[in-house]
Amino acid sequence: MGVPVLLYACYGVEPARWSHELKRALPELDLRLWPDAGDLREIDYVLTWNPPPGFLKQFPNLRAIFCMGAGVDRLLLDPELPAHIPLVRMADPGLSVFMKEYVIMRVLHYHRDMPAYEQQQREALWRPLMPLETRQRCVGVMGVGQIGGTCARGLAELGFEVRGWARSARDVHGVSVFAGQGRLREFLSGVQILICLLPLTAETRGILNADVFAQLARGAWLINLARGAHLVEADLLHALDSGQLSGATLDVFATEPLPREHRFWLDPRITITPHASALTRPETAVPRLAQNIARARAGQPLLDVVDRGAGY
Ligand code: OXD
Repeated sequence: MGVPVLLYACYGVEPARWSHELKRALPELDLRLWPDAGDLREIDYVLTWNPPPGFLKQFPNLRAIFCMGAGVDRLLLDPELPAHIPLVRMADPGLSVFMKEYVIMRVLHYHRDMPAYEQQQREALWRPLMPLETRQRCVGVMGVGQIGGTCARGLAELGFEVRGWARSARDVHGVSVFAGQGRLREFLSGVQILICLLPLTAETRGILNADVFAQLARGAWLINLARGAHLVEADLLHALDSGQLSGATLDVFATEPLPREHRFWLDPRITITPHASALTRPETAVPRLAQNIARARAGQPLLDVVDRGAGY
């Protein structure tokens, strides 16, 4: 008999692509696509992105839950999430590559004065602006784990002055890392482009707020690619109106999809993408997933298991 795996709710990719890659890596899988799950008692593993609360408690013989994203905050909010089942975050190397591309694209956009050129174009104004050198630009990356660390290193390779902020001390090549709440102000002081790649936890919810914006260089830029709940939306609008911030790139929102009537859509200072800065691609994600399923079947400890206390 095959190994029953249930695929539920993919984001940004058709389930058929997951099943193609999974079957290629592990031909013995008995892959079921929700709602054609068959007998729920047979399911060993669920691979999912943000199922509704209570969904995962329906599988009495589950051996592991694999999240299709790197952030597991939504899953951890489920009060009925089975406590004894390992929850595994997505450690897809492709996610880091996509995120690094997106970060570099937006940082260079701000660094090379593109918002000013866009305004000049609207006014048919021909006026060259002398760029700063990258070493003259201070970029702060909140969250320098696997994904954030890759982004921070990529920026450092371009010559930016890069600071990282993390819960605990760590080495990231070319990056000055500030660890802990006690060093947040020092990290923020004078940052010109602030990027949020933090996991969403009780400590980081609402961290992108007026107090944090006030520490940045005047006219700084914000790039939030982590979770919408990191941002206090009213504080962002206030910081933009006061000139403390010049603009923001937002890929994530408190409510997704961003409601049509939300005022961010029409604000020229805000660039919006639909939670698409880094999507999990089955082609790059499946090798690690297949390795983990093989480990589980061999009774070996799983890789990338979430520390539920820490929240990531
Ligand atoms: C993730 C995401 O958690 O895409 O990976 O948000």
